[in-house]
Amino acid sequence: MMARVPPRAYIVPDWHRCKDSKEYFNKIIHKKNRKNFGLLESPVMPPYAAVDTLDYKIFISGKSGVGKTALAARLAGLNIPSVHHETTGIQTTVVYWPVKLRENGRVLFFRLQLWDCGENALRRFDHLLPSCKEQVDAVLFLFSFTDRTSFQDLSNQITKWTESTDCLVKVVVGTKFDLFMHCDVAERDVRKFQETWRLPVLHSGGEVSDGLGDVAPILNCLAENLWHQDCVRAGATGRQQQHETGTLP
Ligand SMILES: Nc1nc2c(ncn2[C@@H]2O[C@H](COP(=O)(O)OP(=O)(O)OP(=O)(O)O)[C@@H](O)[C@H]2O)c(=O)[nH]1
Ligand SMILES: [Mg+2]
Repeated sequence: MMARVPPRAYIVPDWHRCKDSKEYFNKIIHKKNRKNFGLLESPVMPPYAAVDTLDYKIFISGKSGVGKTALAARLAGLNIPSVHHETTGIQTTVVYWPVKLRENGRVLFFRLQLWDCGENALRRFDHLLPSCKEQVDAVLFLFSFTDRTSFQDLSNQITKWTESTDCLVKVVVGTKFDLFMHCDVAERDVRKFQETWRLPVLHSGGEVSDGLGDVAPILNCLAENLWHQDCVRAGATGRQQQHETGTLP
């Protein structure tokens, strides 16, 4: 439900379910669990199957308690803290995600560096936001299905980020989707928001499954939009170079 399919899909959807993806996904999974990658670690492929790795910085935005730290842990396949401990500074988590391009069958590793900063720390220390914003490729805008105000605040947040840069992937994630008994945000409102802003809206919540089913929609959506952004950027540079070399009027 809800995820908007981009008009042109660059990557093979649900590739983690295909047989030919196994040798790549095996590099990020160990005995049914996700492998943890430190800052300097990376999955190693045999030479005949060497793949390029693309690096991205992703900022996770949303009010305190919305579930930023929980989502970062979920995407990395780590344990999710069951109680809320305010994040006191910036915490980064590395997630590797293999992707296959539809056009030429090329496989790439997306290396997503997730930046999670406690909302109260962000307010308290002025120097945190600029370093979070520096060279950021995408922002995950979080709201909680159990907190209507977090949903209402989305447009504010998105506008703020759009002011500083227009070259930014924006994906919205509704957390605590499993707590439907306490749901405070109607699906109708989410659909309306999606139509107005034309942004992908995904959801997360519940027990972490041992498969990749709960994280694949979010990671594929990020990869798809990041790749699209790269293509747009490359197109712009290409045109720029043509201008400079005089091959374009
Ligand atoms: N049931 C359920 N609980 C969740 C979910 N996401 C987060 N939580 C819980 O919500 C609480 C707050 O989550 P955090 O991830 O710590 O919140 P945060 O956005 O990092 O908060 P700050 O660090 O203060 O900015 C924790 O107790 C989590 O276990 C979810 O999808 N479902
Ligand atoms: Mg946190």
